Amino acid sequence: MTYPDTTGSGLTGLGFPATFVGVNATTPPVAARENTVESFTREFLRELNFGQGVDLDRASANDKYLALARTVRHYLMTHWLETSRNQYRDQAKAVAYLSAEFLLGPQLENNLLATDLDGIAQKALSDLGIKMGDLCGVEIEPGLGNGGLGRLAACFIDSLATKNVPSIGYGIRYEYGIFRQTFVDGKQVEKPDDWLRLGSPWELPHPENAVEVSFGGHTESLRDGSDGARRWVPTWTVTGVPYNYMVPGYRNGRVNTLRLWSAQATKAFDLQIFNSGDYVEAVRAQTFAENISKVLYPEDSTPQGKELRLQQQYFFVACSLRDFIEKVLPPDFDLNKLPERIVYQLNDTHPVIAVPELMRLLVDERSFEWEAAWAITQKVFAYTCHTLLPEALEVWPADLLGKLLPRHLEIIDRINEEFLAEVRAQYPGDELRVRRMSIIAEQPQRGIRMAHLATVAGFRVNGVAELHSQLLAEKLLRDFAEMWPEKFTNVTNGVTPRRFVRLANPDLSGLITEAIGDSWVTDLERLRELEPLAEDPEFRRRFREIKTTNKRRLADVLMKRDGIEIAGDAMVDAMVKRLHEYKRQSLKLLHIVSLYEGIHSGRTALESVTPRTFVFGAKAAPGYYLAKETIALINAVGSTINADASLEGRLKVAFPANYNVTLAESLIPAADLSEQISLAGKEASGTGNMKFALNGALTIGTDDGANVEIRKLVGDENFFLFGMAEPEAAALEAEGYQPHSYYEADPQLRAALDMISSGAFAHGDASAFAPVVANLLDSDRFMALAGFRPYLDAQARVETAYADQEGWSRSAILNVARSGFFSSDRSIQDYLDRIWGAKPVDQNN
Ligand code: NBG
Repeated sequence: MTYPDTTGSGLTGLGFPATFVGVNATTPPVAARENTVESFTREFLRELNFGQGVDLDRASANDKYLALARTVRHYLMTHWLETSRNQYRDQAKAVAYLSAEFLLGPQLENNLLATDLDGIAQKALSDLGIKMGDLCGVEIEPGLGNGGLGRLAACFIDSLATKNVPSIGYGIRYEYGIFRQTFVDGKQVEKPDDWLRLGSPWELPHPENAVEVSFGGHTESLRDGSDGARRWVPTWTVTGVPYNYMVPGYRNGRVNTLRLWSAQATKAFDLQIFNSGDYVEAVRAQTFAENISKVLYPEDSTPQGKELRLQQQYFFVACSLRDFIEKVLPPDFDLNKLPERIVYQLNDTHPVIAVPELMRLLVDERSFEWEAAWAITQKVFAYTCHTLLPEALEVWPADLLGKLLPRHLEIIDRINEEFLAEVRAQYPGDELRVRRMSIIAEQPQRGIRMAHLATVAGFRVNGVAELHSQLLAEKLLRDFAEMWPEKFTNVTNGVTPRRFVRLANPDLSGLITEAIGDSWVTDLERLRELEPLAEDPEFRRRFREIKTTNKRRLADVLMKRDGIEIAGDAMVDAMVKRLHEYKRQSLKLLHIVSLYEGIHSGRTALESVTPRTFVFGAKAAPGYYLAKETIALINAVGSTINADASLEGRLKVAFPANYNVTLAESLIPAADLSEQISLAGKEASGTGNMKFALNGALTIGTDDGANVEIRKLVGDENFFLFGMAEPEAAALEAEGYQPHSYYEADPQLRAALDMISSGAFAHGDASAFAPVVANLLDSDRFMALAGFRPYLDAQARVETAYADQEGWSRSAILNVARSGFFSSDRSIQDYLDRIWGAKPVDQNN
């Protein structure tokens, strides 16, 4: 399929107002661009000469990369303008995805793919003697997210565009994204991620559309305001400058917008001195303690109640709400009809301060009566919860919030008062329930529970996998689900097949397309048609061959990127995700140590061990001590094993630093085994698990998050399940879990832990990893020791299954064929059906 001509295609979309682009709704479409190698070459050279100011023979790789990126950008631009123009014309209901994180990953290849320009670009460049791969290697990915939550947002905007949904992503343009992880003597050391240093060709700043955001001060009564209205007299302001990013749909001519806000100081900015000395503050100090959008907070799942973080949250939602109301909607728009035009999806609690902000805009600035404003507010917000850990739910100290946003605190107080009156009316005399449900916690200090605020204001609350949504309603938000059962729903996460199959795994994509045609790229359930081919020996052989090629590619990448040597043909056993106790990297580590200890002690014959490369990728939050110690231990075990010649290279541990989207695209297609071993009831969904299954890795996993759905779909015989289910884990916790008893009872577990304690991985220093071992023996909050025996048994099943390569390939193919459900296109359809009530627009109307 070729990228459609723009003329008269009549696409609708949501972008910036017509004034942005200097046209009005009646301006005729921009002339179609010809897509030929000659025109592409011309455009590229023009960009090189006039954009970069260099000749081809003097151009650096970065010059060429920037020129190529801008050339592709030009091709997208026509469609972007048109999408915006049509949206402005049609005023269709749009989805605004509010997210503090968008973990985009590299843009060039994705945009080439979406525009169907990859072939033309390849040819044009190779005619000029340039290798496209070399230019892609220059790109620095925008790492504007921590992990799964931010990457999910990026997959969702890809699917929204591909499914032709009028939508816009709103977030923060962090100058420094997730830190660059380095290892020094095996320990994590964080470096700032200055991703903008070589220029960022994919963003378009629009300072003329800047928005001012206020903070601090006090409130005053208004003599003749509407019910509930007050005047906010702030003390300082910052300016939010929008940076627009193109979000192309897959070959459908739609280009949506991602609008990220960058903070700039206004004169009134009250400079603050930060001196607490942690990572985030250090980065800020390094560049000047001025910018709210300077750095992404590197905490994943365990937020810290830092003032700067609240500033970031309010900053981006205040900009985004004003942007839509003042710029995207027509000037005379009746805001009573707002719910017909927009739905705001709150990606976790980070943007929830948008709720009181909308109330403030309506009541204080637009003279709405409180009740009318609340009715509108309750119809435009929906909330996605992404966790099951109580400590991950944001609670803002009331005095901090009141100092920064005094008017918002008053509004939250009133929302809470009215809400609690409702609770009392429905559950008379149940003051314990009132206290549990209150938006405002009284203990240990007065705090605003953002998840409660979101649940009260939102018309829908969803979890991100079946089990998660069930546990949300039964546990974390139980009182609310009892009161408003109709609010609660599930939307299981998904991943974009464009990036994580089509781009990341070109050979597998080719094989699939050869077998069933190419429509799977936007209709992933069609992978089902591969099922019969699992029985075809020739198909299996080719499938295996592709896996092997992907492993060799991974080996090259790891050598080039990290100087890490891995075998090109061993089983690739991968555990990549943030380092967190609940995810249980330590359990994986105990397996590795136990294997090693078995060989070392002569219990296990070396020849009986399946050759494996264990690949880890994991960043730890900079202040998370135990996570950092675990990283150091993985590296220590890795260097010992990798240096031990007696293993004859059968076991390898590869822990490349700074796992990111770029590396994921090389690793995931090469993996045989996907490790998803969280304690049941703790991982909300997981999305890495889906990417691996779609690329033909088998999962070893617990009954947790989306693993449950993966197993159901791929079949028990193609999945290695182990360990307690959630009710058992909860019961064990309730009865008093004793990790030490597992240590006593299982000699192999004891031997593994003792080996670590002996200093075997620390040049004999027995104290080196004492805190990690002590934590496992004395508290082990996520029951890794209880998981050890069942996990080892499951690993034994893995070895047996892997020995039968034909059987393994059959299972791997069935994993691919049956995982179509995990497309983010399906997730978006579920959001449309169950929550948003917005519709894709007909491409050809
Ligand atoms: C994460 C969960 C994952 C889930 C992603 C995306 C947070 C707070 N939550 O299990 O831990 O896959 O969100 O929903 O980062």
